[in-house]
Amino acid sequence: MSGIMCERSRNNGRRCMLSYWKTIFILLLTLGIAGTFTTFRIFDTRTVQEETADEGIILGFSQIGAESAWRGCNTRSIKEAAANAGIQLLFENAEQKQENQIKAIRSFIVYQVDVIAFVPIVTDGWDNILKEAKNAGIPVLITDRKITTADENLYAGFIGTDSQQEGREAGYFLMQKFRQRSAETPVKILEISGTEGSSVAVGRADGFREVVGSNPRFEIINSISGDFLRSKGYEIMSGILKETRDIDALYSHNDGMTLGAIDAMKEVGIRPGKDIIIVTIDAEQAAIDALKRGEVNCVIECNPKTGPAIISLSRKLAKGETIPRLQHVQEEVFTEDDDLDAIAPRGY
Ligand code: GYE
Repeated sequence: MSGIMCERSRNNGRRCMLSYWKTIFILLLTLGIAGTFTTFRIFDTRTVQEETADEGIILGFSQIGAESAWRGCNTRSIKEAAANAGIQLLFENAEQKQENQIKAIRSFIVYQVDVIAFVPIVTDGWDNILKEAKNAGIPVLITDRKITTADENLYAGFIGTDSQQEGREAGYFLMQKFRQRSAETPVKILEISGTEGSSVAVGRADGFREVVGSNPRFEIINSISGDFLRSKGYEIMSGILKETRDIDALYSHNDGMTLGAIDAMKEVGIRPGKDIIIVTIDAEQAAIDALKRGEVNCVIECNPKTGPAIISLSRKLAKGETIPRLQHVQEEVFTEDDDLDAIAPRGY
């Protein structure tokens, strides 16, 4: 944080100096003061050099935090893609607080970055800061999670996951897995959901209900938010298992929470993947390994490697081009019925 701040103020200073000297230079040229021209040419030469460097794109990125291995991979992907493209990245970690994201975005506006990109931790509450960016003429790219806004024109476009579809995939798997079940003994499902108010938690819940919600052969017995944290997945599962063991399936919105829940099951002698069928989202290596061991039954990929796409869209925006309003990344589903040896190392 302090590194960026210091670089930022240094750069801000430089930008101010540039426009100051540019103005004076143009003024003197206009007045035709030939003698003084030589003196100012020194500054002009420096100005030209600096301007060439300044032509490089500056991208301000507000990440929500480091809550999961998925998020770590997402951050690496963005940093690597920016470095490969020679784009200057101002990266801020909001430590799971929307107010920190708003502060970071405001600092990017003050810095006059070329493009702002951010992962909205929750859907609501962005309109004011987006208006500030719009008034400053800075295009905004939203990534990973979606927002709800009164004015869709406040941002340029979105790239990220299709959480609704991920939820549907989880439903399809359970439909297939429990195809023999009748409505007399419905499949009892525990849902551990993601951060409340986040578009991905809403989408994963909605998509799932679209498929199993009105089917009498399925019953969602409880839905509790584990904030995408492994520790909370563990706590929730331990708590529930003290009340009941009558659970057929766990639908968990991310692998971190799933792995925590698996620890809790094992502690009380429940066999994950057998006594309780498990569907999880993200496809971290640890979840794929659990799938291979038979402790998880279905893993729905959520693709965190969006860095190259974010950078290419940012470049377009910096050039004043328009980008698609909505782009979903490609994602796969891995189940216990697949050839699991064919799954390439995940890298997260
Ligand atoms: O599934 C989870 C993370 O927003 C899609 O956030 C992302 C989710 C991802 O922490 O692991």
